[in-house]
Amino acid sequence: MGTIVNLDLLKSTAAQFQPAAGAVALQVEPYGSGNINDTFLVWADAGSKQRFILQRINQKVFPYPRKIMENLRTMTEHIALRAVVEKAPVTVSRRWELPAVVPTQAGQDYVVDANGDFWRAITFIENARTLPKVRDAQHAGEAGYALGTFQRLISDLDVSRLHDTLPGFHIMPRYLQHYDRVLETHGADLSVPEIRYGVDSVAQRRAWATILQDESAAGRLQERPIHGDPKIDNIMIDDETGLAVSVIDLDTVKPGLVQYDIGDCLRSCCNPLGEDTHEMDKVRFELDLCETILKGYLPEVREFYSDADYAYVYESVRVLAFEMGLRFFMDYLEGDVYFKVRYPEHNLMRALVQFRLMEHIEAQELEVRTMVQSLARTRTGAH
Ligand code: GN1
Ligand code: MG
Repeated sequence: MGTIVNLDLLKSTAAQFQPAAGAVALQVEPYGSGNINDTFLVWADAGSKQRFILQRINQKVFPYPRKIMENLRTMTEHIALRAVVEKAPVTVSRRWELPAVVPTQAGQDYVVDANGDFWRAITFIENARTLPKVRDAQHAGEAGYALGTFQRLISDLDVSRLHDTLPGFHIMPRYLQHYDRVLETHGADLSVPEIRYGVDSVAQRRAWATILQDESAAGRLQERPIHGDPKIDNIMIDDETGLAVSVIDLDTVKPGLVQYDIGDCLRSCCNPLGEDTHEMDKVRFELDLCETILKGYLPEVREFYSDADYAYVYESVRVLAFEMGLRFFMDYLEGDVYFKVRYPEHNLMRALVQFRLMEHIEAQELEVRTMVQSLARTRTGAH
């Protein structure tokens, strides 16, 4: 995935989103650590404090960037309306700010440059930051709260009003079909122990791994608006209070199963070593963090969670660790066509981390199920 950007083009693109007409002397610098899009922080005018985020959408991954912008608008309006109807802020006594569209001076939500690249700008959330790994229990609890709050705020948005910005995203049967094609085309060198481990990990679980789609097709799980990518680095934490203020990276807000969200949040936030560790043998799924996250998350979602939603929390986290392992692994085999990599074996290493994590999740199945059952009971007051 190319990150090469012509600096003049970058500045002239950024200038089109300038909030103040005639402002010049922009400062633009790369920002964040996303695996797909290219992200920049733009100072709206040299010396001024006004800043915004500028992003070039990777159109190899996101084929319909206009739909992303329409979803963002739909979602922002829905949440704003909710606050008006309820005559109250959307969160109780705490700061909460979601990124919003910054239009161009011409009133457009995006710019397509001379190369056909798609650019959009969104607001920068001040005095807050994201972290690539879970820092402590408070951080984990805040990630759970933030995801639950976000899901709650969009839970009553009619799901048919959201476009599918990324067809096939989280859909295991599609990933497995793709994996089979990649194996056929590129092969896999089974004499390399890491590759053999990857191939075996997939082979042992592929029949089971479509469970969320199977349950959805059978009508036991329902499509709703979801975030799609609530990993730890997409949760923004207030610099002073340590409380979550936002969930960012809203490109995958679309119809889906809430299971993808809670599964992704747990597989990301309960892994203290993070996605990029080389200490394979130390990769762990921390039950204490899992409990803290669920205690932050479940109270927020109780109004719309069904019994089946509670029942599938364990499968969700196991599936999402498997899904991410599979996606990193097949991208490695295919030659790194999807995720940005910083070194040749990067996707292989990422895959192994997820497969190890998955094994540790599997080893703690009973504990996770018991934990969810007990937290779900607390909700209804039953004993
Ligand atoms: C990608 O680009 P980024 O870092 O927000 C990916 C997610 C993965 C994540 C793993 C659209 O997200 O599904 O969980 O990498 N996003 C897409 O770090 O594929
Ligand atoms: Mg993302």
